[in-house]
Amino acid sequence: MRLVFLGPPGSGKGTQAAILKDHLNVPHISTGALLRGQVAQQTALGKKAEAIMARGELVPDDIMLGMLESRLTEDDVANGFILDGYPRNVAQAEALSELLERIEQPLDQAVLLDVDMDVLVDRLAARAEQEGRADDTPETVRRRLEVYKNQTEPVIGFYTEREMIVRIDGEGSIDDISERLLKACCPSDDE
Ligand code: B4P
Repeated sequence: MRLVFLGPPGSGKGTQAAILKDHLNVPHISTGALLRGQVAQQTALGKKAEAIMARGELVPDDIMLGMLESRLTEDDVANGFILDGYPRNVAQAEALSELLERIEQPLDQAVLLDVDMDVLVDRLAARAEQEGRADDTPETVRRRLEVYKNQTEPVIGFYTEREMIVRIDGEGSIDDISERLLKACCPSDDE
């Protein structure tokens, strides 16, 4: 199973992908986590990405595609993957289609987690308190939500046109949302 998870910051992409990966037995590839790893190690890429992420902007497409291609050609991806945080704009969606065609790993579904703006802001404020992530300050969260609206929302249209979108209600308890996802993405689990 090859999935991408779409949704605004705080919609639960990372949270749900981490749960679903065990059911599907595929790796969870989070571009945000890959970037935070590069920042923590202070690699050349990490140094470039750090300030961009702290502002809530998107890291340039060419950097993201290079990083993603090297991850998607690792051995553990042979069975499929859950891609969380990519694509974040239409150019990335087009680049991903080309890459997946080239490595003969076409996408099955694009899963969209639908969550109201007020809920997102509350969740990210809670995470800011718990984890102290550099990009969860109120100002950066506002910017990340704007970037989502302007650049990432059009990606929903990209996958809708290709009849690949699965919409999931992303509000409620983490367990309830996981159940909805499992029903939508791996119906055989219920049998
Ligand atoms: P990400 O790491 O993808 O950050 P995110 O959108 O906040 O998602 P995340 O997965 O962490 O949070 P989740 O919704 O699960 O990206 C960070 C930055 O990296 C970007 O701003 C950008 O700068 C850069 N970047 C990443 N990918 C890029 C790309 N492709 N191109 C360019 N730049 C890129 O969870 C949020 C919180 O809600 C958590 O605390 C969680 O515990 C809580 N939560 C989840 N579900 C809940 C529920 N049902 N109820 C209550 N709380 C819940």
